[in-house]
Amino acid sequence: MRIVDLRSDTVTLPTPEMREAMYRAEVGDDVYGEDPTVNRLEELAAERLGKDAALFVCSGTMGNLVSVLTHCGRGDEAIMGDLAHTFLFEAGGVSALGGVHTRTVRNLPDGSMDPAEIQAAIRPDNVHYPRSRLLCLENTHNRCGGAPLSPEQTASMCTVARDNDLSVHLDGARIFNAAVALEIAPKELTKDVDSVMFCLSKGLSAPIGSMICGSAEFIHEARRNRKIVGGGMRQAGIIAAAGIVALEQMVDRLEEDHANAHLLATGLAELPGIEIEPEDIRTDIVLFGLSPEVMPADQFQQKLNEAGIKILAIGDQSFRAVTHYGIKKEDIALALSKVKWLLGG
Ligand code: TLP
Repeated sequence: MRIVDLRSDTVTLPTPEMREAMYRAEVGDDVYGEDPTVNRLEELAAERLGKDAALFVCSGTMGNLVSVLTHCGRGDEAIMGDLAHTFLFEAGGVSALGGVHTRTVRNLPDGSMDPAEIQAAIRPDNVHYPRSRLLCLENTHNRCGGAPLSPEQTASMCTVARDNDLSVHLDGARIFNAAVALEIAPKELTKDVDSVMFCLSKGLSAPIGSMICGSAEFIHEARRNRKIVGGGMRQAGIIAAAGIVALEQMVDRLEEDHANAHLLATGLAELPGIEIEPEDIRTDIVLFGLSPEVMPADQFQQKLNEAGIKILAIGDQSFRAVTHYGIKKEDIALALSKVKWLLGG
């Protein structure tokens, strides 16, 4: 049976070109700065994102953690969306390991936050309060259905931060999806932020790794914090080689994932009991709801899974399906036919 795995774009497998590049990678000890392949990947990432320098880390979670640790000291406050990945899904790392206090501002459905609400969340100087130090943004926004933030939305939130002496970190796990959807260069989306993390191991299909990009000084400090969390790697060129292929060969094809996501959304919208607005689907993430009278969420997920279609139940009667390199147009047709069958169509 053909398995169509739509749980996440993290399930992508390395391409043959990545395996070849990994096999041939020139390597050295990266903690001494002597791995030529890691150095090349870091230069390439910094250049693509329009920053001075970059740092290779094990995961998106580590990249966000190291970035927040670099911006904030113990007792400082980081402001982030109430649906931010950094807030919901990173095991509270910034507070567990960095003593950083988090404050949430409501995420709007388009993944942004109201600048006036950000302003209201920033603390005045008073001994009773933690110091507001950092604003964290997310582009594309995972829990807001892969919504891409435009340069204008980014700028309006960053202006509030700047005016109040806060730094800005961008969780850009899927920043290339945003850039492709908006048809602009990724550096247009990062020019107003101080640091950005992006993932090589999601839609770009590399097996492991994320990058932090920022000023040379920021990355120097981040390198120390990466060491603190045990993320200094040795002959990491083996995996960095796949990251270079990801950046050079896998960005433009994200368009195909977005088209497939749109196809899936359009097909789902025609089925009874499914709640979705296809025009809201702009990148690779498809969020949809199922009316409880039709079927309980856990049963829907389990039955689809048994039929070879894997999706994630993400809350009360809501689901997530993500398209990626391992999913072809035919897989979307197959997934839709199985959902239709399950709903009795
Ligand atoms: N997201 C994963 C899960 O953790 C939910 C997924 O399947 O989408 N920022 C954003 C916006 C993310 O979506 C993720 C991963 C991360 C950071 C963390 O990346 P990793 O998984 O590499 O630690």
